Amino acid sequence: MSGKTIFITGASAGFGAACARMFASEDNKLILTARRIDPLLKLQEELSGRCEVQMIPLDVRDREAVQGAIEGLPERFRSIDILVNNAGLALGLEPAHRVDLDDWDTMVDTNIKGLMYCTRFVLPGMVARNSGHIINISSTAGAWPYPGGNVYGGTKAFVTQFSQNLRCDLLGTRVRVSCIQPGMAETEFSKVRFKGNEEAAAGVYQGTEPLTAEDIAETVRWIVSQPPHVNVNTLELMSIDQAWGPFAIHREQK
Ligand code: NDP
Ligand code: 8X3
Repeated sequence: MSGKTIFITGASAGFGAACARMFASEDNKLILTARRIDPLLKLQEELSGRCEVQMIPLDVRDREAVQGAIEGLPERFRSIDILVNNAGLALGLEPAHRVDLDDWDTMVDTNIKGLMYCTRFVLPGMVARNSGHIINISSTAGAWPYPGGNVYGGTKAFVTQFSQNLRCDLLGTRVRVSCIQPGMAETEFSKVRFKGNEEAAAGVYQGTEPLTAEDIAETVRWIVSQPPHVNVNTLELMSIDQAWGPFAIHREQK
């Protein structure tokens, strides 16, 4: 896998940064995007000896900014081969009747609408070139319910279903679409979910060996390395320390 142009959303941390490091090799060109500029600049500096890097500060919720970023790419970065739709977040674990509605809006705007915008503006070029690969980062939360998962899980279910529907639209082209559903992975994810509460974030992973960002990057590497006629549709992975619980049953106290 070399000589590719790769566009990564949410490259300032976690899975996105690990994917950038994984893809960084002489012949690849990386377009790294996120809202925070400092970590992007650091990553660009780290990778600059290994490949060409274009860094773009971008909030995926801003439709016009996404369009401008993709359509305004310098000519040599314009033919995107791989789009990693990774930017996303969970906010809070409150039950639906107590949740902050702004948090729901933010998750929908980022995880659903941001991913839609990036896909819509990158796809025409891929279809015209009759090649390309979109990797969408969903979650086990989109397949399996849990208390407080309400809208976060809903956004990730969208990502999974959208990925499969894209395959239907793209049938007859050589454009591939893959969806990854990771379980618990230690990144900045929980710090963001618990709004900076480091203790609560650490508690999520305490006493476990969670997935790492590098595990997800290696999964991406495997998916994009399959022969061009092979489309990995959906891939779910979890830490060995995570599994499903039994159904929850409410019992009245007598
Ligand atoms: P991190 O919090 O470490 O990274 C999230 C990335 O998304 C950051 O680079 C952040 O950059 C970016 N981001 C968030 N909001 C926006 C926005 N509006 N515009 C552009 N970029 C944005 O979390 P992970 O690496 O763990 O998460 C990556 C993806 O994986 C997410 O979609 C998450 O839902 C999913 N996921 C995570 C799991 C986990 O347990 N960690 C498991 C399953 C799925 P910045 O703040 O600079 O904009
Ligand atoms: C992240 C995994 O279980 O915290 O998508 O929702 S989980």
